[in-house]
Parts: sequence; C-alpha cells; structure tokens
Amino acid sequence: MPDPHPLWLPAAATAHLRGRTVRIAGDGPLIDTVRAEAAAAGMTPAGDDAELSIAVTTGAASSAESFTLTRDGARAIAECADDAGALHAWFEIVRLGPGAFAPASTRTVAPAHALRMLDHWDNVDVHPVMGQVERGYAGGSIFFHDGALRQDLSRVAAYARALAAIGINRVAINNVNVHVREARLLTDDLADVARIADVFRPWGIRLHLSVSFSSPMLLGGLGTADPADAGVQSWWAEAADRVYAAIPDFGGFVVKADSEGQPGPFAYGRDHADGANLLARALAPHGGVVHWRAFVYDHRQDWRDRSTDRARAAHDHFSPLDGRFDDNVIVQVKYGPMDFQVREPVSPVFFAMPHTRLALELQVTQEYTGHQRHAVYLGPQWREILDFRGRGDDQPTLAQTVRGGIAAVANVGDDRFWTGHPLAQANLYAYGRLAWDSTLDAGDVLDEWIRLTFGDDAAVHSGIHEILDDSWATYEAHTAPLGVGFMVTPGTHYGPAVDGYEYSPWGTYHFADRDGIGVDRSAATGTGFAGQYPEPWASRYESAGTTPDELLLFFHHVPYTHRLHSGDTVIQHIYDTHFAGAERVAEKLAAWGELEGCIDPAVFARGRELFAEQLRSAREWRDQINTYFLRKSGIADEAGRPIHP
Ligand code: GCV
Repeated sequence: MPDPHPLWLPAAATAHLRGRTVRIAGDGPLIDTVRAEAAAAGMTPAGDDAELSIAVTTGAASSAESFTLTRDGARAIAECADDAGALHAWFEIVRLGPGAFAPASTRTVAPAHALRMLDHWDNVDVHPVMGQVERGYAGGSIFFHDGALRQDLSRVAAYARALAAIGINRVAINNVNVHVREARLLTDDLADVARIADVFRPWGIRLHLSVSFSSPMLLGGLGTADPADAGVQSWWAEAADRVYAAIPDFGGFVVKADSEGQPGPFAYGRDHADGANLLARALAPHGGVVHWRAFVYDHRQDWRDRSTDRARAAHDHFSPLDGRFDDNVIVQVKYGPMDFQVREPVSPVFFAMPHTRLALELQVTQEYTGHQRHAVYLGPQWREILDFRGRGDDQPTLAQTVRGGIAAVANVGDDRFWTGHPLAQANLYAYGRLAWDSTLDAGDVLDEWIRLTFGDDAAVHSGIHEILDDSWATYEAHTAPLGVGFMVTPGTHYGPAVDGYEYSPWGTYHFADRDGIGVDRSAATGTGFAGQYPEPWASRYESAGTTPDELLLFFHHVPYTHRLHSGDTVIQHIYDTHFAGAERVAEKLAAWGELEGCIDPAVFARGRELFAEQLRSAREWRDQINTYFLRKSGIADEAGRPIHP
C-alpha cells in the first residue's frame, strides 16, 4: 500500500523554512511538537537573533490559543498566549509560505471559537447497512477495523498533525449512533481509547466519545437509565471517573438521544435538559462537556398527516428548555432544520436559545452532496451559513451567536487520498480554517489549500480553483430545486429519486402535483415553521414574495408558473438550471483533463475516474428531474431541449 497522501503538509510546504534559524522558547508537550516540526523542516536552532522566534509570553496575547505575530521583512516573532498558541503560530508560519517574514506588520491571531471539533461517525464493528463508517465515502475507519481498535495508529498521527495545522482541537472518534459494541468504548476499551488520545495530545487535540444514553443498562446491568434515578446518576459519575483516570484531558461526551432509534430521556417522561444535565454533572468535576444533539424528530411519520413537519421538530423540542441546561452542556444544532441538504434555511433554534451554549453542526462528509464522488467545495455554503444574521441585517452573524463552538461530521477514512475524491480534502481544510476564523473568504481558503497541496504552478492553481469555486452552486443546480430538498435515493442518499421519500415515514416531502410544488411552511396557511424565526425572517419567509428564490420551495407551495425574483418561472428555472448544471460538470471534467501531466499521476487518475462518474450522475439528475416535472406540469421547455416525456 503506498503512503497516504500528505494532505496540505507535503515536504514542499515547509521549503521556505529550510536552512533558516529558529528559537522556540518554553516547555511542554506542544512546544516539543513545535521543536520537532522545526527540526523536520530543516531549521537550525539559534538564540535571540533567530529568524523565526516562537515563545510563550504571558500577557502577550490574552485569549487562549492566540498569538501575536510581528514581522519585519527578515524576521518573524510569535509571542504566544500558551503552548497551543505556539503550535498555531508554527502552522501560520508554514501556511504563509515564502511570505512568512514580510511585509513588516504586527497582528494578533485568535480563534473565533474555543471548541473546533470533528465528529467521526466511525463504527467499531462493521455495521451491516452503514459499514465501518456511517456516511463514510473514503474507505474504512482510521481508528477501528473489523470489530477492534487498530494497533497501528500511524494514520491517526498523520491525521492529528494535519488537523492541528488547520486549528482543530477536538475529535469525537465514534458514531453518534452508538450500537452495543461501540457503547463499550466507554468501559471495556478505555485502554485502547487512551492510546488514541495519546496520539492526539501532542497536537493539542482532545478526544471525545459518543455514548449511549442507555449505557447504565447496556454496560452497567441497571434496570433503568432514568436521569432521576440515584443509581443511574452514580453509574455515570463512576463511569466519568474511570474515563478521566485513563485520559486526564478527556473532552467529554457526544449524545444523540431520542433520535432515529437512539435511546433517550423521553422513555422516562423526562426532557432533554434532564438527560443532558445527568451526563454533564458526571463530567463537570473533571472539566468535561456534553455535546447534546438537537437532531430530534419523529422518523415514523405518516405522510398523510399534514400537521407534522420535521423542520419544526428541533425548535419545538429545545426552545422551551432554554436556560435549563448546565453550563457544561453544549446543544449541538445542525445548520438547517432538516438534514444537511445542499440548501436549507439556517435553523431557527440558533436564535431561540440565548441562555444556552449552542454549537453549529456542519457536515464535511458529503452525504447529500455527492458522496465524495462529486467534487463539491462546501466553503461557500458554510460562509453563507456562518454569515446568516437571524435577528436582522444589522445584528450579529450566526458565527458571532454560537457560544459552544463548531462541530462537523468528518470525511476521512483509510483511503489513500484520505477523502475518496482528492479534491474533497479541500472541504476538511476549509472547515478547520473557517472554524478558526469564520470571516475568511471561502475563495481565499481554497487558494491556500491549493497552494499548500499542489504547489505554485499557476495553471494547476487556476484549473483547480475554477473547478471547485462554483461547484456547490453547480451541484445545487442539477439536484433538488429551489430548496425543496431530498429527492435522493432512499437509504444511500446518492443519485436522484424524485419521489424516493415522498410517501416515507422520514418526513421529507416536496408535494409536487400537476399544478405546483413545495411545502407550505407559512404560519398563516402552512405548518407554521416560518413563525419559528425572529423578525425580520419570520415575515420574510412567511410570504412567497419576500422569500429568497433559493429557498422558495422550502417555505411555499407555488404553481409551476410562479415567477421568481430572477424573472423566470419555477418550471423554466428547473429546466434551465438542470441543463446548465450538467453542462458545467462536463466542463469540469474537461478542465480536469487539462491537468494531466501537471499533477501527481495517482491524484489525476482518481480524479478522472470520479469526474466521469460525476458527469454521468449529473446527467441522470438532469434527466430524471426535468422529465418528472415535464410529465407533472405538461409545460414545455421554452428552449425546446431534449427531455423525455
Ligand atoms: C448518524 C442523517 C443520516 C444518518 C445520521 C443522522 C444523524 O439522518 O442519514 O446516517 O446518523 O443524520 O445526524 O444523526
């Protein structure tokens, strides 16, 4: 098996540091890491006049993990708040490349969010349906293999280094769907889990575990998991004590409760605050946190019942609990009210719980955005989400609103390129960078990633940038239209199935008939979801006339002849975007072909195979969607292009 791809840290990424002098002041494991990095980059230790100086200087920069970088053209001096700041300063110097020492300037660099987390949905056992990694598109797990923790953790070490370089500081190693085997990570497997924590530690990353709410029953033999039961409370306290004895810097628990079959407090007549606080109190003496997911909805809906709306569920369950969660509970909210669709409105939960620490949950793994067979750069989507001003155009952005940090579902596996499609590495990179600084421009982050990963060749750079820059918009263009969502193959969530979920229990409908399409979520005549937003968005989403085009069908059921703000009718928009989207994918395939001979042949070959599949899939989407709506509406394409009635 060839060595795994170096991600954004090939040897060339530190070439500008080779032969230069360095001074690294301070002690501790992270400082040792920086020293080892500098030595590996070919730097020479020196004294106070070193070209690069990295020192922990109390009071230099106040917030945790931050540093102040002063450059004078010849030297770069990083004064760091703590040893994590020193590690981040090192990787900033790497990222800056040959420009690391100039121009003369001083600036303080601090993370926007204290918790910047990746959630792995890795299983210990190979799950009969979901496999080794749930929604994993990059091979097996880097942590587990066939029912056991891996002995060889060298992939984990390389991963930890790459994550440190983009500022990630928390990793949950197992799936939030905790099956019986995975539940035992909390007890029987602690020694092995501690081995993984040891690998992450030198990179400033703390380990978290997903746990089952039923652990006291599954693992402790108790007859209940009721949060009010004293035996249950002591069981969790003792479990936490044992974890911290094995892993002193353990981060905490991630919990999916009362969701898609996972157990939770509802079974005992308790609510989610009762459930979350139970675990939080076990972790509190040790400084741990609970990430309690707000992804709670009825997945056994009756499609005939028009009063139930999955989009409402998180707000209905959680907003009444605002203020009841302990300080070390973080309620983790998916960015949209449904499920990581290519387009959804930002969840109203973020603006309904001012007294609760909320975390934003994103999905780096491309469950609904092409399974890492399609090259889809999600940076622009995340920037839109992070920038959403839920309380008004002059009010804070979502990024400024969340106090519990950012988490995202990871996209790596034991694949040679880590992420299946080599270009999907850009999403992992961008996630880390945007979690660190949510104001970075997605295009600039893409440029950074391309330069670090592929080097300075201008044609390669512009070729890859052009392929990825509009790739999210392209994917949106040829899949479910105008925010209506889903239309994917049930189960796998890959490829088109327009009615795949239309009569299913999962609550994901588009309600297309011969006259129109979309879900009426207005307060006046629909499910009332629009009314879960504060103003001005409650009013904006309430009316089709003020709902942004890209979300029209998420909020309203309209005739195919409804005219969008763009001037097009809904039906013509569907035809135009689907033809254009598939056409754009053909151009991307051609653009990738231009890179032959200019990039690593193995990367090129993998990309060529996947772009061919992306084009096949985009055409399939185009044809199924266009044909479906032509058949439903009977309205011809104004341009008379080939559809299949
Ligand atoms: C881990 C979606 C996915 C599931 C996932 C779930 C979740 O429903 O399809 O695979 O389960 O989200 O986020 O918990």
